[in-house]
Amino acid sequence: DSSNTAATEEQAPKTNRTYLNKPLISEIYTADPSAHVFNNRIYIYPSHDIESNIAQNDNGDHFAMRDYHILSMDSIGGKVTNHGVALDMKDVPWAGRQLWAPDAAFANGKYYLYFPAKDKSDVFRIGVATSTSPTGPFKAEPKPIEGSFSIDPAVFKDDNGNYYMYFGGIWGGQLQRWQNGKYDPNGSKTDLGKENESALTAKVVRLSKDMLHFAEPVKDVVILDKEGKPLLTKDHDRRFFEAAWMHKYNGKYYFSYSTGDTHYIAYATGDNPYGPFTYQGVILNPVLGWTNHQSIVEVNKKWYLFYHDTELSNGQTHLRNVKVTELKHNPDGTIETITAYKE
Ligand code: FUB
Repeated sequence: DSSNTAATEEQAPKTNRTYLNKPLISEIYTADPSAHVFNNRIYIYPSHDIESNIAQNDNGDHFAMRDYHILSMDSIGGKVTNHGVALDMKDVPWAGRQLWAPDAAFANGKYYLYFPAKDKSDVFRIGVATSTSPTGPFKAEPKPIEGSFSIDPAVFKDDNGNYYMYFGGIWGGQLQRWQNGKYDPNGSKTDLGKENESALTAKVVRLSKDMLHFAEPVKDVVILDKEGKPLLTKDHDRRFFEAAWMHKYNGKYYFSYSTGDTHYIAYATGDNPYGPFTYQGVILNPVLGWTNHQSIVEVNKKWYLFYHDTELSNGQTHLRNVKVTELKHNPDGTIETITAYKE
């Protein structure tokens, strides 16, 4: 995560801004919405943004979130319920700071909340907490998932019942410090300066039946261009940055993600959950605020994109609000690009 262009956006004129959709709730700031349908109800697992008064920097220190609130609604456009605190950082024994973008899954008759946080030595790890209710309260496991690192877990259930976690984020998400499978605090701060190397990749791993462990070694989510070559580091308009998500449509696997410093939600398609995936295009053009983060879910035979922007805070990058809009797959399997914000 980063915010080195936030200042420019905050100076944008406030008068000519137009938004395609309204914030789902306004009593708290919410971001990074991971949406699911459980028992015919829509549940949204967002980050809970707060004003921490920490100065903005490229590591995203100003995203200093401390708990999670889960939202739900019975239909798109219906009343949104904020279910209050579902997990507090003080109840996560290993966590030091920064509860970032979470996700959830249902299996074994339980709900699992997956979340990234920096541990006490300031290394991002991914934790899991369980509950008998989709809205919590969730009880965190005493340690992060063994072998986990970086940020933004997204858990996808395939039709054969296997669950896969996609995760990772470069720059503030620390992915570049794990290049040799071990944490290197002196690893490069960003992916910059390595223009012609293959871009850093998101990660994918199958989860164990108990949903608390990785069932296999972590693999790279490789994104290829139309010529079959991996995207390069310098390709900031297309390379993976953070906000991994997976959905399946007509038997194809759609890996979507944020391009970070170019602010797109992009997607790539493949034939199996591991990829490789071929870059296809942009799902969501930049919104107001530095970050862009999505989830894609089917509700009653229509598809929806959950995303966030900073309408409520007038462009303050760390104070965001979640929104939803319809997403359309074209007959050829491509996705119609959405422009949700203009100025
Ligand atoms: O909300 C904190 C971080 O900002 C998330 O983990 C990233 O995806 C970005 O949205």
